[in-house]
Amino acid sequence: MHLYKTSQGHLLYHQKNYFLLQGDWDALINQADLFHHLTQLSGTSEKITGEAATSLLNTNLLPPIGSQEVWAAGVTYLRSRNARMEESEDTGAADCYQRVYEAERPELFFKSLPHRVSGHGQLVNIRKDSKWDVPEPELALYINSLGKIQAYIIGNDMSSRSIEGENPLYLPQAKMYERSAAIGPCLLVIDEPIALTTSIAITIYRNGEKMFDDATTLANMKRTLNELAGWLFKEMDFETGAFLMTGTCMVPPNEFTLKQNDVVNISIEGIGVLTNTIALKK
Ligand code: DO4
Ligand code: MG
Repeated sequence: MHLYKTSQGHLLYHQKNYFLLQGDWDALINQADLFHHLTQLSGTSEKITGEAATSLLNTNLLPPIGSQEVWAAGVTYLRSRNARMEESEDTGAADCYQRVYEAERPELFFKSLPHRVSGHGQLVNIRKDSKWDVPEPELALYINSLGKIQAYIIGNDMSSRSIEGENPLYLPQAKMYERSAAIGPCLLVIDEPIALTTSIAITIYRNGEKMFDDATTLANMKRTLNELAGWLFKEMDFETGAFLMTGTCMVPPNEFTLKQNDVVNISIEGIGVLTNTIALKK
């Protein structure tokens, strides 16, 4: 089932029907068993037509987040390790990416407070002090306050490769700035773990022309999703749960950098498409 957040209520798509749920988003999603909770709610909630639902999705869609922090894991795929090693070759820092790829402890970093997060159809920024910028298409998890994965969502971990490549200590600046994180368009809530055969794809357009596309599956991830969630929750409590991006497996060629007005589409099978347009901070 799919759960969207809109300014008119929370929209649940379940067994080909749309239901409008009211109430607090955080309380709605932070459930020990979100799939069963939403299944039960669908039995008692207002059903709306497909036309009414489409109109809500087209005009009132919000980023599907409440008070949750967004975290991210890095270097979870060989492709990501290789790209970081290339970009930091001249600074002698390449070795740290090899080591974290092999290590028991994963790379985890804080990505965004909720008010900085963009949703589907909204802008994401590139930094004005960066020369080399990319989107990072990632499967993201919603993990409840008990540390259990309850839902899946598409994530875009916008990144400055020039700042990250200059010095690994600049990672927070390469990764955290206004509108550097996007999640959407909805939570996929299923009663079993997402299949590793699930496909993930990205397309980047400039003036309507395709500049880059790539597709793969989740199967090449070095770590398990439960392992990443476990490390995040090891020494931290999240009262309303947390979002965790799980790392990128697709990187555009080194000569590519994003420009203002580029359009980035990231799709994950079973979830949908997350579309964002590239902007500069005003
Ligand atoms: O180590 C830098 C960031 C890694 C990352 O964001 C990724 O692998 O997706
Ligand atoms: Mg990333």
